[in-house]
Amino acid sequence: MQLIWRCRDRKFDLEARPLVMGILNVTPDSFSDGGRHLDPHEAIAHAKRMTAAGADLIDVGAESTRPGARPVPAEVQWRRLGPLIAPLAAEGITLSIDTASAEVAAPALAAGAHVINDVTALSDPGMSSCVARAGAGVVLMHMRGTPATMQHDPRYEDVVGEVRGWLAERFDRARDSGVDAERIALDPGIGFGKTVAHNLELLARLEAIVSLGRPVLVGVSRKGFIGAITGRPVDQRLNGGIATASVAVFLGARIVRTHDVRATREAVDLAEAIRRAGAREATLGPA
Ligand code: HH2
Repeated sequence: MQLIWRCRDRKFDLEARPLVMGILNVTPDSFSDGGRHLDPHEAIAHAKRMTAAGADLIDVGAESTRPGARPVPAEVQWRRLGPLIAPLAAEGITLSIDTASAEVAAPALAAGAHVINDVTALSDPGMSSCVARAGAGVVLMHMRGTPATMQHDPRYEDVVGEVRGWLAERFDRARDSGVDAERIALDPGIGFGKTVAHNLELLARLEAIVSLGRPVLVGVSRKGFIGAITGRPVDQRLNGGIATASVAVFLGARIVRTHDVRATREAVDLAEAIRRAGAREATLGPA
């Protein structure tokens, strides 16, 4: 079986192997790597290092979405992103742009980006036509509220059912506005308007999101729920992150967004090998 994700001229068969998406934040204030890659030369070098370490694509963001963060104007995002896109695309790197603004997405796609990673799932009225016109890949992520407010006492009756239903509706809406189904990936939005218990339940029951039939992306790298369980500060969450990414891939995630590419690549390749071994056994049936 094939699970195709088309991103402009790139075609990924996600049934063949999970993708690792390396994170490049060109922000002063991201929760784990803010300020580290603001210099364009350093940012480009970091993207190349992550690619060499096994990243299939690089997700570049110029706006932190950590809890409490305020929106960053489009022109400021573009000032940070603009110098990077053409040089990275020229390296043959598949580029995802982490933005909710069509004003940022349009020039980024014109400069050679392949994917728009939109944590608001096409809320900007200009975004769907911009993505559709370019034939870009798109990630639709679930968030309750906005980064400024999302962690103020989030409540759900049935977090998995509500997130699944919301993603299904956003998926239909994206298709109705001209985005091909084969270009869409879905993301439950770990940490975006969710408590630790909500995040754990979404991960444990990831198959409910996988059953929507599109590739599922998860972003767990260094996030707060890992700190809540391990007691580790943000710079010491690698072990928790790769354990969580491995479980997610075992349960059907197909794209893993991470700051820690080499370790995550190795871990998810192993999780995938175990998943495949289980699928073979299920095909054969009991002896
Ligand atoms: N998480 C973050 C940012 N973008 N995009 C998707 N699709 N899924 C995620 O889980 C996700 C995301 C937050 O992480 P990070 O980029 O490290 O931090 P910040 O938002 O502070 O820049």
